[in-house]
Amino acid sequence: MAAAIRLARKHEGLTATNPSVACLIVRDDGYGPAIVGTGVTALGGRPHAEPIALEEAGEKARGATAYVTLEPCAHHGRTPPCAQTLIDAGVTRVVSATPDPDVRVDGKGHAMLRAAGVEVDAGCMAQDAARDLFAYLVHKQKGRPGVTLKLALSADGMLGRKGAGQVAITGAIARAQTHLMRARHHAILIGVGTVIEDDPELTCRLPGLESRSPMRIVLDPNGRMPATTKLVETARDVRTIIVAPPGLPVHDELIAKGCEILACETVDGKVALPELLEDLGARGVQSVMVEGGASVAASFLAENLVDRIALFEGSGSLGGEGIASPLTPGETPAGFALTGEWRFGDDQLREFARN
Ligand code: AOF
Ligand code: ZN
Repeated sequence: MAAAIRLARKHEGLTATNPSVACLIVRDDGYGPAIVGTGVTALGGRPHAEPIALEEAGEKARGATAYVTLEPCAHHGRTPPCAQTLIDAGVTRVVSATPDPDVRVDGKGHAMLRAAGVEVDAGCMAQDAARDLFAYLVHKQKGRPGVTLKLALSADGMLGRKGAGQVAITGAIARAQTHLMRARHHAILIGVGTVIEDDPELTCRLPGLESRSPMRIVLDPNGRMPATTKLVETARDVRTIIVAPPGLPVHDELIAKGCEILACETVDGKVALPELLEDLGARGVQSVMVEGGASVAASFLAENLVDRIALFEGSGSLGGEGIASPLTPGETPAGFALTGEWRFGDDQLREFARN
């Protein structure tokens, strides 16, 4: 299953609204288990992983085991149900990682296999597979994008220094990891205050992954978005969406430079976040990485709209007049559980998911 999870990453982000799933066909003819077929959801989302793996395995699929990172589908869509294709190929055992919340599947894939006498072991390495299928799973279950809150904290628990613009909290290796994280989301979201303070680019600048920068979304409830920032100047290269209430005059210049305006509702001078996420979800945006600043992070947390937290902790203290974080270093945020821990140079990354 670990090998299947790694294979599924090959097409991550390249299968439209379909998740990138992998399937391995494994058989043991007395010399130990051998992989006789591999498949990953095709570019654009079809064919699904299972028929690709089964085609490679051919007759060797008979009596074999299929490892699949998502429950095989049970519906007649643009392709026949994968559960039926596995049955027809003579597979005798299916090991799956995560159940598929799509209402057309939702347990029916496993049931179909069992009804045909196929042994089913569900839930193998479920948490690892779910981490990669995060966007798809949350979007299907909640009808809105999965939200990752990324925060970088200094050792004294600060997000930055007031009025100092961008302050380095983590080193180069952790920053590269942030860029990789950006490439694995559909959108990056920040507040206009961070645009004014930091003038960030919010792109993925890892060699070879430059084309994988996701769309950038700026919350601008009071029409403060400056038209001469890096974001606006590069809006023709990387999709840039300004979320603002309808009818603000400054919009014309932003539109002329390639930004899109998404009309939003506001509550007490702030963007109504549940409605915004619902709107983005309806447009097929499956995941959003929230990158700042402190008040946007606090709003997402207060509204219970954060599904996972990526908490980078640097080793240095900022001192002075720092910007306090809504989360404390070393502590698990209330309502979340630790799901992973990594070290990048001198910095630590801890990942939490909602309980
Ligand atoms: C699988 N194997 O490789 C994938 C699956 O529009 P369709 O007909 O392609 O169906 C999309 C749904 O298929 C999607 O929502 C999810 O339930 C499932 N994706 N299933 O058996 C795969 N990618
Ligand atoms: Zn399928």
